[in-house]
Amino acid sequence: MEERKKIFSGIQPTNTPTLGNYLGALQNWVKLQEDYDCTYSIVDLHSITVRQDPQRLKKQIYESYTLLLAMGVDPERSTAFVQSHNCHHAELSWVLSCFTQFGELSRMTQFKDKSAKHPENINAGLFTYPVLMAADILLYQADLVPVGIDQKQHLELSRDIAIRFNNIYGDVFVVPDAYIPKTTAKVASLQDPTKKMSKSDENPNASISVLDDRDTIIRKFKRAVTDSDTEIRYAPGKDGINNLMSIYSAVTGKTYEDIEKEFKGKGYGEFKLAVGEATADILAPVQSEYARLSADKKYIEECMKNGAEKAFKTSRKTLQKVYKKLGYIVL
Ligand code: ATP
Ligand code: LTN
Repeated sequence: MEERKKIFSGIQPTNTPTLGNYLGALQNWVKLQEDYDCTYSIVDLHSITVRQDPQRLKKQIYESYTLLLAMGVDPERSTAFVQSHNCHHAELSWVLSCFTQFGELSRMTQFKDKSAKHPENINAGLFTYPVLMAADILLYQADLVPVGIDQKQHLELSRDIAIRFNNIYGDVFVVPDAYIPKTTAKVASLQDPTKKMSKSDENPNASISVLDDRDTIIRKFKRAVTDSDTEIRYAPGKDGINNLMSIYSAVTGKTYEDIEKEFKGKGYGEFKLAVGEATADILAPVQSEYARLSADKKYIEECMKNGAEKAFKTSRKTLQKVYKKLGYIVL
């Protein structure tokens, strides 16, 4: 049988995933299982670049992992694991950090944004975070990495690191490509449509959590910030309405043209209600599956354990190859 191409992606357990995470990344994780050999990780090592409360973090790790399964990541067909359960990530990250330039990391926009947001804690991990991300991807020899557009720059750095290493030591790493959705690569905040919807936004009205109940979802969409125009039409400069249209299109499968026809002569209020209802409809099955799975902690821990074992076996091959190339003694 022909070997399937490989996918790797990760999500931080910093809070409950948002509709942005779902439409920008997680939905593709599920779809891509049809045609690819997929490895997905809850990247808890990444999450401590910002201070976390240990009890809360643990809860978030269980929740994020369970949500992946509830959304349809199949732990038999794919590999789903928690990053800290596989020590190879931290090991390869150290090696790759010796092949990454200070200047390259200084140019990362996420580093600049997060250090501006947390001036009291600009730690070295925040700076070297993209190297750990490169290690995640390169350990599994991933061909494709499904992410939202905000991760494009990090992915380009991963490619540069892989190419640089390969140029010195021969073909060690597959050079990965980003897999970014067309219309939902950057779902915007409902309160400031020029910003991305983020799960660590302090304003709860700015984002839809995938676990928000129907009434909350509808209420948040009703309050979404839109421009002063009244027409439901996709056009440059109408960030608020464009965002709602791209969400509605993603959750219903309708084109922008269909949507414009459907709401011709109707007001924003009616449109916002429709977006809220359609979003609640697609999240409902995820929520009921989540409720079912989260009642069975033993099963979840078993899946975590199996996932970690599978991930470890795969990543060990890459790490040993790297160590041999570097001149280390692999016994
Ligand atoms: P945080 O707010 O804690 O930085 P985040 O919401 O950016 O978190 P991550 O765990 O960093 O979430 O990202 C998980 C995946 O979701 C990544 O592939 C990222 O590109 C994607 N993603 C995050 N926010 C959005 C968004 N608003 N639109 C589309 N994709 C997104
Ligand atoms: N940096 C990403 C999360 C992440 C990731 C990865 C995504 C960590 N490792 C590997 C894709 C592949 C973020 O902040 N969204």
